[in-house]
Amino acid sequence: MAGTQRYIRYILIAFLCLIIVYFISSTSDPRDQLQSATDYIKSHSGSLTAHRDDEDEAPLPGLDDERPPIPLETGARTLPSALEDTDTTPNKPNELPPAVASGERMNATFVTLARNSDVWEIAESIRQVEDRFNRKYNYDWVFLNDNEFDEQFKRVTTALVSGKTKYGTIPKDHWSYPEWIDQDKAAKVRDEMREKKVIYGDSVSYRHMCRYESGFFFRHPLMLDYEWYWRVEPSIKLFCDINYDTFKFMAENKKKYSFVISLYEYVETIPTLWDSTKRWMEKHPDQVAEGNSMKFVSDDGGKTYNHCHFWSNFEIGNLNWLRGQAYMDYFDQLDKDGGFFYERWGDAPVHSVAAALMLKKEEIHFFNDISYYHVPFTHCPTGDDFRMDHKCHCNPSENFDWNGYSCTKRFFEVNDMELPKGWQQEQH
Ligand SMILES: Nc1nc2c(ncn2[C@@H]2O[C@H](COP(=O)(O)OP(=O)(O)OP(=O)(O)O)[C@@H](O)[C@H]2O)c(=O)[nH]1
Ligand SMILES: *[C@@H]1O[C@H](CO)[C@@H](O)[C@H](O)[C@H]1NC(C)=O
Ligand SMILES: [Mg+2]
Repeated sequence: MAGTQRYIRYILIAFLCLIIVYFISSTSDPRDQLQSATDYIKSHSGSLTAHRDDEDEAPLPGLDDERPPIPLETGARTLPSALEDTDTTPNKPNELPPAVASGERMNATFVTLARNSDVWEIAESIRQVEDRFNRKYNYDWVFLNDNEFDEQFKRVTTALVSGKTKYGTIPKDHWSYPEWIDQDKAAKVRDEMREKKVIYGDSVSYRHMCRYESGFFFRHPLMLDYEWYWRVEPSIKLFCDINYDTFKFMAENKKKYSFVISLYEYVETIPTLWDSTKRWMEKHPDQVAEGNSMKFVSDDGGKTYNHCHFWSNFEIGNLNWLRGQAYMDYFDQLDKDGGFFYERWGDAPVHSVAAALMLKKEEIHFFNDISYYHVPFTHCPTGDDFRMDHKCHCNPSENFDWNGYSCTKRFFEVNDMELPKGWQQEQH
C-alpha cells in the first residue's frame, strides 16, 4: 500500500514540474517574438519614418516636417502590418502622432476664468485642448478667479497643461459694483428676471463674471505679458485634430478676433445694449471701422441690433486690440450706462458688437476647423473628407452652423464666402 502511494506522489511531482517548465517557456515566448520583430525591421527598410515618407501626401500647415524617427521598440508593434501592406482597421493612420512642433512660438496664452469648484470640469477641457492641439505647442495657461485658487485646483491643472501655468486673483474693484450703480434698482431687476425665468437672470455672480470678461480679463497683470489669447471654459470638447499654430495663423492673416459658433442673444438680457452702442458711435465716430461687419449685427444699417453674436466661451483673439483706446472707450460707455447690472448684458454680445464695428470684416475669422462643443451647441465641420482627414469624432447631425438660430450663414454672406458643400442637408 505505502509503496503505491509513494509511486503516485512521484508521478504527481513529475507532472507538476512539467507544467512549470511549460509555463516558463511559454511566457518567455512574446519576448522572443518582439526580439525577432525588431530584427526584422532592422533587416528591412531601416526606419519607420523613411518608409512613411513615401506614403505621405502634402504635409499639413504648421506640422513638424522633421519628425524624429520612431524608436524601434515601439515601432515593432505596428510596423510588420504596415510593411506587409495589410490595412489596419478601419484605415491606416495618415500621420504619426507628431511630437512637439518645431519653430517659434507666438506671444500667446490660454486663459480660463474659473472657481475652485470648476476643477474637474476644467480638467476635462484642458485634456481636450492638450490632446488635440497644445501637446504639440505647449502654450502657457493663465487661470483667473475672484477668490484664491486652492492647492487642488493648482495641482490638477498644472499636471495637465503642457505649458507654464499661472494663477491670478482678481482685484476686488474689477469684481464688484461700480459706485454709480444703484444696487436697489439692480436687485429689483434680478427679482423681475427670476419671475420671467431669464437664464441666470437672478444671479449677481454671473453679472460680475460677464462684466469681468467684457472689460477686465485682458488687463489682469498676468495677461499683460501676452499679445494673443485663447479662452477656454469648463466642460468644452474639441472634436478634430488641430495640426497648425492657430495663434500664428491669426497673426499671419491679420486676424484680431475669431469664433466657432454664432447665434441670436436672448432679447430680455440686452434690451438697451444697442442704445449704449449708438451713444459710443456718436461720441467716437472715428473708432467705427470702415469696411466693418455692421451687416452681421444689424439688418437696418445700424438702427437696431439683430441680436447676432459670436459665442464667447470660445475665443482666439488679440489682447492689444481689447486693450486699445477704441475698445476701452466702448466698454466705459457700456459700464457707465449700467446694463451689466440693470439688465444682464453678456460678454458675448459685447465682444461681438465691438468686433463687428471696430474691426475690418477681414479681421474676424471663423475657425471652421476647430470643432467644438459647449453645452448645448456643437460646431462640427461640414464635409466628410474634412472630418476624416482631421480625425474628427463629432456627429455631423449635431452641427449647429446651418440651424435657423445660428448666425453663421449670415457671417458667410457678409464676407462673400461660399457655403460648404452639403450645408443644406445640415439645416436641422
Ligand atoms: N471665478 C469665478 N468664475 C466664474 C464665476 N461664474 C462663472 N465663472 C466662470 O466664467 C465662465 C463662464 O461661466 P459659465 O457658468 O460657464 O457661464 P455660461 O457659459 O454662460 O453658462 P453654462 O456654461 O451653460 O453654465 C466659466 O469659465 C466659469 O468657470 C464666478 O462666480 N467666479
Ligand atoms: C508679448 O506681448 C506683450 C503685450 O503686447 C508685450 O508687453 C510683451 O513684451 C511681449 N513679449 C514678448 C516676449 O514679445
Ligand atoms: Mg460655460
